[in-house]
Amino acid sequence: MQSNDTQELYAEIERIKQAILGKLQRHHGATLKDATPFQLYRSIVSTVRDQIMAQLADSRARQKDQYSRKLYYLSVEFLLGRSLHANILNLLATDAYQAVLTELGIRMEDMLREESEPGLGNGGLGRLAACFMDSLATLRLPAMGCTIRYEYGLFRQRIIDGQQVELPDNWLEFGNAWEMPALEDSVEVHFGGRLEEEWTDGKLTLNHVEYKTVMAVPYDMPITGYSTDMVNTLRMWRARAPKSSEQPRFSPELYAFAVEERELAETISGVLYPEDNNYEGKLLRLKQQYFLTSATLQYILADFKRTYGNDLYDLPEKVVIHINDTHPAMAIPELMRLLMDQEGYGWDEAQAIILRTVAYTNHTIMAEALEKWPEEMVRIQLPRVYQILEEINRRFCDRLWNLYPGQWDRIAKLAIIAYNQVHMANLAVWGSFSVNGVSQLHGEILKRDTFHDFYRIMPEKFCAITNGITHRRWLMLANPLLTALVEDAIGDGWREEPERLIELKRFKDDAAFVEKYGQIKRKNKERLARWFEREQGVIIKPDFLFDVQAKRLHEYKRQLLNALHIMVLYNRIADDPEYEITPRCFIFSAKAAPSYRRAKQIIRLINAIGAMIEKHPRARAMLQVVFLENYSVSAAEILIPATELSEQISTATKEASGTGNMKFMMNGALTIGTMDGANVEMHDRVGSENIYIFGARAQEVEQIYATQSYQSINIFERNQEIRKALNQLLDRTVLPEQGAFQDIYHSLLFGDYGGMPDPFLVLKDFGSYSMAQQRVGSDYKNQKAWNKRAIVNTAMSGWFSSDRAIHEYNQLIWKLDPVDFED
Ligand code: 26W
Repeated sequence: MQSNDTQELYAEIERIKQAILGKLQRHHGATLKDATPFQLYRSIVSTVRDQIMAQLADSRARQKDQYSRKLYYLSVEFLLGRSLHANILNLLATDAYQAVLTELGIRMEDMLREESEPGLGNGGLGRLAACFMDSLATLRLPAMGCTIRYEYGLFRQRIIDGQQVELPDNWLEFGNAWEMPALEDSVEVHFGGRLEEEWTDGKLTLNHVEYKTVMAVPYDMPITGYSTDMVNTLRMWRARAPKSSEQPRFSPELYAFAVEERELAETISGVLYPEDNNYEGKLLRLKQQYFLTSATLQYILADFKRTYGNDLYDLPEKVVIHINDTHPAMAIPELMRLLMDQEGYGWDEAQAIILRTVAYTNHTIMAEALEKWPEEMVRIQLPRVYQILEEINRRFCDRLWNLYPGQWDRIAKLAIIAYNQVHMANLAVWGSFSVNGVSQLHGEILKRDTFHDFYRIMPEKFCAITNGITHRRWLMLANPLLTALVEDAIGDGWREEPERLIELKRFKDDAAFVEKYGQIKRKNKERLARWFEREQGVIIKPDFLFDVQAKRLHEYKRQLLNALHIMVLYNRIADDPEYEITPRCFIFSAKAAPSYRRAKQIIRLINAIGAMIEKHPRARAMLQVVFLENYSVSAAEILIPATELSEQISTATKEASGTGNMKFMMNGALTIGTMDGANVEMHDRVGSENIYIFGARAQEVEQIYATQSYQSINIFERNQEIRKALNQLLDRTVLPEQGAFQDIYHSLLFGDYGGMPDPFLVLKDFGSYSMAQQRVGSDYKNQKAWNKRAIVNTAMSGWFSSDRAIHEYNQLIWKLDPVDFED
């Protein structure tokens, strides 16, 4: 047996080695001796890809044979991270590739680093889409992810003189080795122009004329699953100018038109909007959203008709379209348009089809993130879609008027078009058969608040499915040492049944296991320290407690609460020569939207605090603040396994779920957090002893917002430590430049124009946060007890796998059958 397996492995190693050397020669004209690292990397990818492509062909053929119902997951963001390692892992080929590379004298790590990361997302929503793709393929569910192939992803962040500087992310500069164009599926997307009515035989037809054309060209990336032959596709649409725009033009008007068409094509898939939880009515963003939805829907219909013929009544049986937040919600009127104008269905028939086909996930209740497009913008850019929206709205408002005669305010709140704006969330709820929140608490808030009026008239649509993360990337790939230890203890069943991580729980009483678990955390901290030194020239000490807050910078996430607390600790040390704390390294990593001025000031403050501490020898011996530049999937993979305390400290009700929280938990960090989003469910699972919960609960926060009863100034006046820290925002303590943080000071005490002071309750929660942090410091001194609690966190994290989340989506919403690979 054993020797048979070994023989097979040797044969596999030899095959891979020859393949790589062959590709080096044929694709790059190089030999092993003179190949550059990039040529080696490309040859490895190409070898891995050959195997995946064979599986992709087979997966597609089987889906055709089995008439599989298929999911289209539409998202303007997909934050995939690097693919090479994940694909090798999914193919169960890690040992083989490792052996080949060792034989060739190449370091695996160096090869993985050659890949540029597709950063086609801002944060949680984009990364969730990527985790979902991993689980969908693993569970053999037929799905296509659909997005935009941005030429530039999210900006690269550098910190210069303590401040954020944005650089373009030219991720395609050296090509994307995983993608292949599917030119045969290119479609046209039309913008602008006008509608002409034409009556023939008493029938009205609408002709859309004088529009600008953009070609949508799909590029496909294979998405592998773990230990399965199933391969799905991520389809990324690229905008190109139509061939016709190269034709000779015989008038200046026509020439100008052609030039505009080219410009449109060049900008549409140019760059990802670096905005997270904040909406601006930018024309280009509307065009991007329509570009994605129109191209995708045309493809969906064409693909359906190829398999099932021209009758689209059965579309809802075979297709489910999921819209990831409202960004692709134009899918609803666009599908109406295609069904009516292209396929000849009547209004009622078309509406009946879409109402059984589209499902919507909401990811945020932040009012400023809910998309509303100026009516005029939509009318001018998408005249036919606009007309359909008007008709949807007219019919819906009629119905509402019957329900709520005379209640204009209530009707306006539900309307799809009101006060000259198109409300995308209302459109999404109206047009979907399912609306879900991303944690239990968030689901409740949608029902009782955000969509309360919808919930009263269509309660059957609403549900909540708590987010999840792929434990393959976030444990197996990011933390190989812990993976090996877990496997030693409980075997590898948890790879495919992640909830079996719970079997680890009893090992918290196994002294040898606890010891090893602690050593692995230490090694991961040392790995991070080396990374910091290499990448940023910063020295951090693995003896300190690693306390990490890594996520987009937003006031509701309250990096400011963390920063103010550090200032208070500093002051205690500086003011009292006897005062001591458990040595701690506070690590921040966060990108701020380039236009979000206060967020950038908070980054500046964090760096200034770090520099201030460095100048104080006694403070420096117990405290350090470092900023990890350019947070990204690859950075998270190094940072998270090294973390001991995970900061999940949003104002309760504001963080829809959080997913970073789950990644840290899985890697054995304890969480300090509010009862917000999925923190609530983490708390339910690990119990109060194994998590540090603090702060106002959702109910109390809602109460405060409803009654405007909170005065931060009272806390400022009563609490001397807070007062001192806030005053230091104005004097020269943290920065030589006077008043650099005046805006932050002002918002905490007086609020922004028209709003309440300290809207995210930083001062309100400061006291309980500070007390929880005190307990962290003293608990950390008992390393053994700390590690035991970390083990409980890893053990209970299996439920937060995206395999569980996808299973729930499938049971409640999608109802897909796994593709059968038996012969
Ligand atoms: C229109 C601008 C814009 C862009 C992105 C508005 C809103 C967004 C996203 C919805 C922001 C986002 O990523 N939300 C996060 O989604 C995660 C996945 O469900 C949740 O875990 C986070 O709590 C939520 O903030």
